[in-house]
Amino acid sequence: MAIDQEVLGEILLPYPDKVKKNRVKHIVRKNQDIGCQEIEANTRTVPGIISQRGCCYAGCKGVVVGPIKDMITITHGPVGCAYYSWGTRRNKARADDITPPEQIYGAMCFVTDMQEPDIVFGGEKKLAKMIDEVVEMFHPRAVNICATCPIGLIGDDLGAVTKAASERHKIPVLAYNCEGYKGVSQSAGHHIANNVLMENVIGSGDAEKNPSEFVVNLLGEYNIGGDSWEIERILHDIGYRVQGVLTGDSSIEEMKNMHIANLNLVMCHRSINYIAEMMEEKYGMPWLKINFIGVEATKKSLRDIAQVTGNEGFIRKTEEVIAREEARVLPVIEHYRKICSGKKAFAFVGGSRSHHYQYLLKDLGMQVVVAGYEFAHRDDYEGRQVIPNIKTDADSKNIPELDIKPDPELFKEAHEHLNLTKEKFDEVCSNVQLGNYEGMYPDMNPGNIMIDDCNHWEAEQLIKDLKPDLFFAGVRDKYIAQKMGVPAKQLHSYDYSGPYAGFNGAMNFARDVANCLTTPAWKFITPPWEQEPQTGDNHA
Ligand code: CFM
Repeated sequence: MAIDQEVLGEILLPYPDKVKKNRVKHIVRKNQDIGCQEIEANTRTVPGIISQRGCCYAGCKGVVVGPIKDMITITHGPVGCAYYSWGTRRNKARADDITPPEQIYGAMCFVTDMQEPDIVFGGEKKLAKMIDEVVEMFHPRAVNICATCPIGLIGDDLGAVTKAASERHKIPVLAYNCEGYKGVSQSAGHHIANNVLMENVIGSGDAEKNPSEFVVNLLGEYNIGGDSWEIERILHDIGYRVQGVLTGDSSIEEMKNMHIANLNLVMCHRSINYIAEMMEEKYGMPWLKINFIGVEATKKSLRDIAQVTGNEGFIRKTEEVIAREEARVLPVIEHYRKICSGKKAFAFVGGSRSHHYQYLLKDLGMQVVVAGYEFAHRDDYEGRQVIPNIKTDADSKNIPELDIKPDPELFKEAHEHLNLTKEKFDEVCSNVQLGNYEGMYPDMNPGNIMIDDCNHWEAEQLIKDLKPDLFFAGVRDKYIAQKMGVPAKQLHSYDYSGPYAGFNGAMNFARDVANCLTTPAWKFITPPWEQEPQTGDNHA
């Protein structure tokens, strides 16, 4: 589907020259003839623009460390930061053999509630007292402390407070200097959280691996609406053991022993590629980019994993599970596909889903004509081969890069992790790309648009011009589209639905999307600006 070049012109027209110059670099229309163009990403939003982005604290606390179910995460800052990052992401957790129900804290919200006097006189004592209270009342296995903007500004020494608290209570108390203003978006918070977990948690356990098992970690999967439970169901059916999920429904107990796995599976590349890379450097553990959103994508991911094991048993069992699941879900999906087919959608999500959901929508015969990432980096659009060419600016230099060295005892070559001979490993690598992500660009159709850090004005303009049938975004943007008469669905929290991953998820998603498209509600809505002005005596 071709998108008129004029549309892009119209979007940029009202901007001042400086803004125009900036924004034009963030918008790329796929042109088959010239190959992948460079897109500007992970740079500062123009001040004053209503961005869809969140902050560094949101990426650290809200995204990566918040879901760890048996750790208490204390927000060191004002109550609002804690309140607005509490519970809305729908990352689910449940008790199991490792974690009893009383050690799951996700439903609670912990905050030091910094007030003006604390800003003036410092918040360290308040924080230390809060840690003591929390430990006394809840006996958590470990505690996270996430800093918000004012903490960095007043200079509270988080490291000193957490070190002393760790010694007092004999449990890990981890400090995250993820002040909201660090970096240009929540992406910086992902990186900070990855660093702290790598330095303090992963590899600190002493579990022994059972050599007869093939063990995987699922990285960058946060169990929104129950996604990771569906993925784990399928992986278990094939016969893999999942050591840890980072961080959906995860426990610190499981995360400590993630170093015993054979293979890391990377779902959300943006939020977790740092840990995948650091574990590769430290342990030699290979990683594989997978995507469990969509039936075809799930099948490909399962087949790739089976290939990587080099084990005929897994390869056979994978085909059995795929055949069994397809027989069950495809007829249902086909029913909804009749409604969805041919429709076009926009997808504005953070850093992965605008790509991942293109597969699921393709299963339904739909096409994503505009795909936007809020805070992804160039590699998420263009593929990892561009990483060496990405300019590091002052904002990215703010985030420390850890100096990871091979572990003298635990480092093994990739083929040894997989229990393969070097020859077999080379054969596997010629079929499946380990340690790579090709980004969104190859999956876009010619003429369609990739847009980075899209804003309110641009989203509205694109809706007017391209008239999508469905708008996928977050809660801030959803109602812009709905007021314009376009059905909208949240792809961050899935509204109240899910799971959307795996085979069952594809069925749920097809049903929800078909419902959105067929509801008669839109016909009954008159936008406020088209209504008769309501003046005069309402009691008449
Ligand atoms: Fe990864 Fe995520 Fe996403 Fe993300 Fe997020 Fe998210 Fe997202 Mo909202 S970790 S980048 S920071 S897939 S919370 S579960 S939906 S913006 S596209």
